[in-house]
Amino acid sequence: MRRCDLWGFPFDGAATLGWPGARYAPAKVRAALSWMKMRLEEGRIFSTEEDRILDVGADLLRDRGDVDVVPHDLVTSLDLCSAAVSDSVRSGSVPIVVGGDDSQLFATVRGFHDAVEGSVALIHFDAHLDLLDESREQGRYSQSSGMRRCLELERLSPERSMQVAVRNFNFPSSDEVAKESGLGRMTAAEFHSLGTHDAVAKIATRIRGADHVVFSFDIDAVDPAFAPGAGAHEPGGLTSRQALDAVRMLAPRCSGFAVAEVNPMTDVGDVTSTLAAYLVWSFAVYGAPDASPSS
Ligand SMILES: [Mn+2]
Repeated sequence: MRRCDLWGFPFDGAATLGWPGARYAPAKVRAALSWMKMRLEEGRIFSTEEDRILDVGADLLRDRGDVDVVPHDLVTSLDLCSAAVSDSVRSGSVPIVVGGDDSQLFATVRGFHDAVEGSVALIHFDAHLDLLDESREQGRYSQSSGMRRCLELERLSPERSMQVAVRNFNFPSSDEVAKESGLGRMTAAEFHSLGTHDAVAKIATRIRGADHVVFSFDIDAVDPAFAPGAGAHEPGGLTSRQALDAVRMLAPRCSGFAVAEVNPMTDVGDVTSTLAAYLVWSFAVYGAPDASPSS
């Protein structure tokens, strides 16, 4: 039975452009998760989505606590996040990281990458490209450079990776980096016009052949109407329905997951941290071997 490790990364010191506050997300997401775990009966849970009972095991999601971040030290905090992810992977568990700002993107992928052999593909749901290089304002590691740093990892495969739900405007230089690297892209508009089923099929085709797949979900991939508690607002995003279905369908193909930029300081009635908790729980439940979705 596949087991997942939940790690909180209560750090927003790299929220150098967006709104800080994501440090409060792990506690909020855990509180919402407790309502979901409650529905397990002897390791089984009923999926209303698929009208079937899923045997996922009572020990599906083990809470490993929070990464012991150092609030004034970004690099040390990212190193500790990577070490936590590596520890889970090496012990045979599937790491799930709840951020924290999106500096966790690089920390999570690096921790996974360094604990496995072979190629690593990345499914990156985000309104933004996160391809900025070092700058005076944001330094080398920030919520805006995670994908750029991931491209520097030796066995990260851009040809097998895809950025999904990107929208509106970004830097011309970031577009050039993406195209030169071979990174795939699906805009939020394309996701909408394809529909969830075909959009997920396209992502699945993209990642095929990779030895490992990590799925990182910046909550701003979802429209601010559904997820106001984010680090920045980009209108025109995915619906919560599309996000949940995409995670449900992709989970069996992925062996690591992260949710970033959930911001309780800008949230309304905890709707965003609740959505984040459902993304985490859906990833854990539908990724269990006996629960592969019948999409
Ligand atoms: Mn973003």
